[in-house]
Amino acid sequence: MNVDELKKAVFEGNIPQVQNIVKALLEEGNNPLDILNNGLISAMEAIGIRFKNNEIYVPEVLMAARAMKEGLNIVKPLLSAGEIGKKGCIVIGTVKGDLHDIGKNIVAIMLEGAGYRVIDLGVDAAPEKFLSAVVENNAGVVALSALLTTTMPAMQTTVTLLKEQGPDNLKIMIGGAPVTKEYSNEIGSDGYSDDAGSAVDTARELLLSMGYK
Ligand code: B12
Repeated sequence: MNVDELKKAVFEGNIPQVQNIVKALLEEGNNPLDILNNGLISAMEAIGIRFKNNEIYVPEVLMAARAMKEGLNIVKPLLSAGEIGKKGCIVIGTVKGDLHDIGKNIVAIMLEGAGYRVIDLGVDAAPEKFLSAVVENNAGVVALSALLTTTMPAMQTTVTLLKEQGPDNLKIMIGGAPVTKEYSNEIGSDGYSDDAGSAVDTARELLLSMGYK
C-alpha cells in the first residue's frame, strides 16, 4: 500500500477503500502524520485545484470530502493533540438571517482537509456567536459566508463587532456568491475568495502573516 493509492481512493470518493488503505498503511508502520499530509491533505489540495479550474463539480468534491473525513477520523486519534491545531484555528459560519450552507460546508471541509482546526457555527450565526467562538477557541481567522444580498449587511455588523471586541490580530475573510473583493474591502474584511480552493490559499496567507506555520 502507498499514499498514491490512498489519494486515488479519496479522488474517487470511495469510503470503504479509503478506510481500508488508511488502516493498512498504519499496520505497515507508516506515520499517521505522513498519511494525513501526504495522502489525505494532498488529495484534497488536488481536488481544490481541479474544482477551481472547473474540472470537477460540487458532487465530486462532496464525495471526495466525505471519504477524506472518514480517513481523517481514523488517523485523528493517533496524532498528538497539538498536531491538528498547530496550523491555526478557523471559525466559520453563515451569517445571521442566511440559511445557505452548501458552499460554506465545502469551504469548511477544504480548510479541514488542509490541516486547520475548523469550528463550524452552522447557519444563521449571530455576530456575538462568532465573537464567543473566536475567544473560546483562540481562533486566528474567522470566515463568513452569505448567499443573499439581504444578509450581506450582517457581514458588516459581524466584522464591526469582531474588530471592536475581538483579539487585535484576528483576521477575517468573507465569501459567497453575491460577495465581491470590493465589498470585502469596503467592510474592512482582510480577505475574500470566490471558491473553496482559493479560500484555503487566502486562509493560509492570513495565518502565515500572523506567524502560524
Ligand atoms: C440551494 C439554494 C437554496 C437552499 C439552501 C440549502 C442549503 N442547505 O444551503 C434553500 C432552498 C434553503 C434556499 C432558500 C432561499 N434562497 Co436560495 N439558493 C440556493 C441556490 C440554488 C444554490 C446555492 C448553492 O448552494 N450554490 C452552490 C455552492 C457550492 O456555491 P456557493 O454557495 O456560492 O459557495 C461557493 C463560493 O461562493 C464560495 N464561498 C461560499 N461561502 C464562502 C465563505 C468564505 C469565507 C469564502 C472565502 C468562500 C465562500 O465557495 C463555495 C464553493 O466554491 C442559489 C442559486 C445559485 N445558483 O447560487 C439560490 C439563491 C442564493 N437563493 C436565493 C433566495 C432568494 C432564497 C430565498 C430567499 C428564497 C425564498 N423566497 O424563500 C431563501 C432564503 C432562505 C434564507 N433565509 O437563507 C437567491 C438569492 C438572491 C439574492 N441576490 O439575494 C438565489 C441566488 C436564487 C436566485 N437566483 O434568486 N436556497
